[in-house]
Amino acid sequence: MPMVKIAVLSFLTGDCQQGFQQVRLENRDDNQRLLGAFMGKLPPAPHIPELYTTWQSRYRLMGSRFRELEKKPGVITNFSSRDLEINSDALKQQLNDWLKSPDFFPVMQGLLMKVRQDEEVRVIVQTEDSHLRRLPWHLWEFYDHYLNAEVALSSPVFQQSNSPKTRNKVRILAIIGDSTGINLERDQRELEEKLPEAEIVFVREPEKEKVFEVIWDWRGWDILFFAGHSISEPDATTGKLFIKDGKSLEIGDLKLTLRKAIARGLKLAIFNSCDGLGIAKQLADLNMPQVIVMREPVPDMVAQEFLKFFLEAFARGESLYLAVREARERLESVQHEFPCATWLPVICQNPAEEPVSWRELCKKIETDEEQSSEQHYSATLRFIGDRIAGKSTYLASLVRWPNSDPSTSPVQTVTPINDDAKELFRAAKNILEQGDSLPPTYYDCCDQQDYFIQIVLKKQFPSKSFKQTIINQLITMNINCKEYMGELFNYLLDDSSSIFVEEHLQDCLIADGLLLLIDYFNSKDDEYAISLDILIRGITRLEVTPKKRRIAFIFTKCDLPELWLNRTYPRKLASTRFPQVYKRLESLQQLGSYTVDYFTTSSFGMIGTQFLEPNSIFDYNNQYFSVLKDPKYWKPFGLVSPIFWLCTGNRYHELDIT
Ligand SMILES: Nc1nc2c(ncn2[C@@H]2O[C@H](COP(=O)(O)OP(=O)(O)OP(=O)(O)O)[C@@H](O)[C@H]2O)c(=O)[nH]1
Ligand SMILES: [Mg+2]
Repeated sequence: MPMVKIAVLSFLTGDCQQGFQQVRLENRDDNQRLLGAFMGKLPPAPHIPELYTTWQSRYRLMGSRFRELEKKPGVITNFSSRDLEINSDALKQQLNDWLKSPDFFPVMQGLLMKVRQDEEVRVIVQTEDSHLRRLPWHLWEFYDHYLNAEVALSSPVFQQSNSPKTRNKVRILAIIGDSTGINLERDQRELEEKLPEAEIVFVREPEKEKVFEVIWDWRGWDILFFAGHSISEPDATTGKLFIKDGKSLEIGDLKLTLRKAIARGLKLAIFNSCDGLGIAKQLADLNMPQVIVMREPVPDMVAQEFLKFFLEAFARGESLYLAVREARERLESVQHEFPCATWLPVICQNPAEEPVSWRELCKKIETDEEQSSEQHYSATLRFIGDRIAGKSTYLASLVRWPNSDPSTSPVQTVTPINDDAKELFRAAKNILEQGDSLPPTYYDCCDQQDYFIQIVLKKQFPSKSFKQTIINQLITMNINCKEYMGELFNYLLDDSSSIFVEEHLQDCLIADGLLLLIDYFNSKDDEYAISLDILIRGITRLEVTPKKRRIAFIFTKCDLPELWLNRTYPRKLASTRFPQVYKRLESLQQLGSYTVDYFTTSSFGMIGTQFLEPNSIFDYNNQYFSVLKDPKYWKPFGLVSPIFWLCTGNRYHELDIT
């Protein structure tokens, strides 16, 4: 494999008017190992942004059918390709003269010293300065000699998006926006033809709500593609997409939705539309791994050709950088008609992320085929229940998964995947296992805990639940869970139009399953029943396309004697102790959009060999709380059973008792 080098060029202080007093170059190998760092300066160059502005005005007068609906006013009135050429040459000359400044020499030397001509070099220009971001960096003479080098822009502030990979097939969401005056069918054809292995979902001229809904999809996306009209603010900090009949959608409005998609593994966004630097900037603020945009308005034909060339190279196995360079340079073939076409595409890179390659994305398909005796499920689950119902303890005990007995438990492993889940694992060790209760959970709209957990069930485990007596597949469940604050039920009753309730309803839309956790000794049957009604009606009101969901009614704390004795009759317990809730759930089931089942669980379990007793004692500080009696014998039961049912729709009885 050819070596890859990364050269990060950071413009730390200054601007084109004052000059840049500190320009730092860091060379790294593709394991992010630092190979060297160099400092230099660049003198004031106010003429460069001026030249660019003139170039931009001339370019934008080209009058071709750009993929841009709102045209920005130009200064000059008649397009002249000769004038544009003169301007382009001058800009190239001035840019290169500037980069040859003596004070910048140490940086230049540092770069040349650390990279070979046959290596792939990713040059990352790291700056917030809007003039620098707009510059045609590919005109730097360095690229004439280093044919495997390509430039990318990056924000100085970034972090890893930290998204677990849970899909087995490359998933691409292709939003085909407003097509007024342009031909977007070719984009669709290119995607279908060049990436036949991928699952591509096309959404044509969607309403705004639809865009939110599809991006949010719980299965996640690997690539987000947009074709249509778009525009950025002149300072390239924000941008918007035109989706239907001239209606636009600001990228800022999609913030939470995009953040969710990134958390679910979105690796690359391609905006085959005009003037995308503002769009890329907003995505960088969300730590999006990579974005490809057009730095200026793009003629329709150039956008189509770019996509064809890029997909050809990318699907052939070229790295993202080399595929973009190849596609950019092949646009030379249309430059006689559309001057400066090769200037347009640019990568925006989150430096903490490894650039995505088609081979990497497809690897999962191979693995999946190889492991055909495996079954994978993923589900978005929401824990609902009154205060002190035991929601946090359930989740913490699940990720900790202590003292599992391999001879009786079908569970092979429970693994916390993301940081929130790992933190919960630590809380289980540092709080529950030390004989304390977890703190109550409060609502934080900006930083709500979002747990990714993987549960693997054993292969070849005997089971009475299924037709075959042995489950001969390894079953993996990837679940995403959130615990809603206990007061949700009160809010649903008292203030169902509040933002708090609205946000929870919106979040419920993506859930495949709800876990309704009930403390048997808390007899608020009527209240719970009404709240549940309001919740379900709220979800139905907001849902564009109705989705089938499962609700698991779960009694917690079944180590307590009354419940332990009746633990095999959860339905009966529910119908007698919570008749109103039970009635609501059963009628929901009859209406067809929900399936309901009943469970008994304990996060602490029992101790003893002959005479079993709860492994819990009431906390002497607060009678509603109880804590582990003997952490050494901590062994929860029933926790995985509802999750298995929510993921698969099947009951696995061995999981009820272990
Ligand atoms: N005996 C027993 N006590 C439990 C069990 N699960 C939780 N508890 C106790 O119930 C109390 C409340 O548990 P939490 O998990 O904090 O409940 P929660 O639903 O998250 O509560 P909020 O976050 O305040 O809404 C704590 O004292 C727990 O130790 C269980 O399975 N058995
Ligand atoms: Mg809690």
